[in-house]
Amino acid sequence: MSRGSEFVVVANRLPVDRIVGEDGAPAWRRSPGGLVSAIAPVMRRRQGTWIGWVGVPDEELEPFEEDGMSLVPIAQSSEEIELYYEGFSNATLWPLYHDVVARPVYDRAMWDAYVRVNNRFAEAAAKVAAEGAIVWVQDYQLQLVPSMLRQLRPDLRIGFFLHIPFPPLELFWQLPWRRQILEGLLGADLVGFQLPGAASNFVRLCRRLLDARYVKQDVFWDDRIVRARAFPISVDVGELNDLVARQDVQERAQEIRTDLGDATVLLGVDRLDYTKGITQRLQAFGELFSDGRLKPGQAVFVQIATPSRERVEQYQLLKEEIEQQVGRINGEYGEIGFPVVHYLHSSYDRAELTALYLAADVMVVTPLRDGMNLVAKEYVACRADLRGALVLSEFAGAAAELKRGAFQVNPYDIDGLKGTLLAALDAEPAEQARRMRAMRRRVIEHDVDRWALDFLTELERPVEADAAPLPPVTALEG
Ligand code: GDG
Repeated sequence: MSRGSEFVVVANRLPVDRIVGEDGAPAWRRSPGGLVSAIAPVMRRRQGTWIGWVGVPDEELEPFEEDGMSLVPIAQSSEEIELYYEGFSNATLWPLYHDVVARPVYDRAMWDAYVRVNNRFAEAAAKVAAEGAIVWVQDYQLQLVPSMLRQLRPDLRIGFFLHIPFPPLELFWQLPWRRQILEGLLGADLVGFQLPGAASNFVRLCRRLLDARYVKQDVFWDDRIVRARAFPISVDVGELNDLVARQDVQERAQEIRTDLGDATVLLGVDRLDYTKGITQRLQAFGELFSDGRLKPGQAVFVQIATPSRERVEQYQLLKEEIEQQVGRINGEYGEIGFPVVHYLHSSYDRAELTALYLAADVMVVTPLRDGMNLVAKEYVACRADLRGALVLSEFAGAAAELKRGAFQVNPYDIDGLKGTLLAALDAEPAEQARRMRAMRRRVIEHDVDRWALDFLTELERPVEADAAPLPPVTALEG
């Protein structure tokens, strides 16, 4: 492919999954999820190109067109997947950026692979981008791409968005490659975060670690201004409205409720990940039975845990822990035909997830730390009936926007969590409606299209127009 795209997205994964078509031949299907549906229209309008890995090791594929998008596959060997993806991305950065809720692995071979693979993505982007094009790099797996790409193509306008939290200085300082990561990000013109606090963490680090000068959230670096800003991501409200309106989805929601008997339904939907606070919520729920505050048959917990990162050791341990915990709770409080926890370690399509959201009386979202948490917003977007209650961790990014309507909890406080679960279970319809209305207003006005538009508008804003002259160092002290 020659230099040609005006708009390039660089993400670890391509927005398509490989499937077996009806004729038995391999085919592609667009991946579900808000990011893809938010960016796909922009891609079509601007003849965009998406660069990413196909999800299968050792596949050398030529660029191809699918669903109106130009796709450029990046190959990764099995060893690179182990070291760059499962290793540095998910065993080092993921726990480090999530409050060190698991111990990060610091391994030089993993770091080397991270550099190598980031370079490959940067080179691919440099090759396909048109003169002066917009390049939008996504997430923690690719934090070195902005500076690598700028080296190759200084003409480009480069944006970066981090989907997960950005840690405070005290934690980031542990990282043996802290300087390289920070300099990698500073290759961008705009670095986007979920929350303003994360942008502040970043600016503070630039000052302390690199001695960079800054004014508010603009960092002066390499004769450029790098803007750090918050853009809270959201969900595809239009897609969810369509699903909710489907008769088969409504019927399925009814069927789920009937299958669960007369019990009040609590629901959790998460990737099986130690940041999501699944064991904490199950513990609180189980204790409500041992305390006698709930009786079997009165409430039931449906926990969907989508398989994730199954080759990383911490994830294998968590899976075993949850299986034992569910077994223990059901063994003690379940009755024949009535388990109190339905644990489903499996992945479902969007229609089934929507039916579950509609069937749930209480949605339980209790991460120990989460960049945003789209499940909380999806539940709100689906409840046009103004019924249901959301229990939401203070440590989810979404808490900032949904605090007026959610039942907020500190998931480390098991007694507090128990009390909040009961309060949510007991909420009267009028209170549910009042809370849901407040949350829906926010989610509907700030959906994922708005997120993408806000980011790209800021990225394309000519920065020289309002940039302050470079301040003297002394003016910035204190
Ligand atoms: C990262 C950040 C940030 C779940 N199970 C199934 C399924 N899902 C969908 C949900 C939701 C998405 O996956 C999960 O998004 P979350 O935001 O809850 O969490 P992460 O995967 O950790 O996402 C997070 C996000 O990036 C976006 O910036 O909010 O903080 O950690 O959409 O519905 N989808 C289908 N089947 C399932 O079984 N189809």
